[in-house]
Amino acid sequence: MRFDVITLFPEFFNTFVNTGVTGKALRNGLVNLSLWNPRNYTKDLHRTVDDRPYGGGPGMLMLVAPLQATLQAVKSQAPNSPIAYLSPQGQVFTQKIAQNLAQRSGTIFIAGRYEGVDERLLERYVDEEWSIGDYVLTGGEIPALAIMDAVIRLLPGVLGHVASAIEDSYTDGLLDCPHYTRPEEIEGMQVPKVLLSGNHAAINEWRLQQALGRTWLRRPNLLKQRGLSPKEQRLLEGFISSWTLDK
Ligand code: 9D3
Repeated sequence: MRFDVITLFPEFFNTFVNTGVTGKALRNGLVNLSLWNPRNYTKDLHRTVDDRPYGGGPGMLMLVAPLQATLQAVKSQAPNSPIAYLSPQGQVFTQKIAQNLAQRSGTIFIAGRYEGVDERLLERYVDEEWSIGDYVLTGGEIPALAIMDAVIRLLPGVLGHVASAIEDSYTDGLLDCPHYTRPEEIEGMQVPKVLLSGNHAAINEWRLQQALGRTWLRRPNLLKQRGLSPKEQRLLEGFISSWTLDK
């Protein structure tokens, strides 16, 4: 898989390239990341990348010509990669979209800065537009990192254990269950007994029940989107009964 990111701030990506699971995937060649700075595709003395909006108002826009020249260079190296613009106006990025991107041979991201880019560049060149949620950032670099991170961890051979990926599929669309490590007691708080029992069927059932219960408490809309099997329904009812008694 290859990623190409068009950005005025390529340094943003240094930590990602060098650290942890993403760093390793890049070092192993499972993923290739090329960074393209439109400033290197300017033709004027001052290497101008921004200009004022027609109609006036605050802020600047990214100039079209440097972006066009950059895109031409990127497309010559990644002719089959769809072009994704990162913007607050995009469709909200989800795990399902991460799974789709993970099936591709590559994606080209345009990380905007300032107030964004000229609409005609979007019309002519951009295939899709993604947001990472309803809050205001200063540009598309962090969204590009978030999306690449979500996609790279789905690629075969990237996560240490195949189990991590399988595990995810059982609990797809649910919040995670609580986790515990040593010691067994902290300031009077005990690890739930079932986790010390060695009974793996009981442990898996407890974890699924906790995941269902926490999703019901904290993110009920996720449950509505997902639906429940009869077993999950029964486990959730059990959670709700004991939660109701606790209140
Ligand atoms: C006048 C309104 N503008 C500033 C408050 C709109 C605006 C322009 C550019 C708001 C944010 C940005 C920069 N953001 C992104 O490039 C971005 C983004 C985001 O801010 N939130 C969530 N997802 C994304 S993807 C790209």
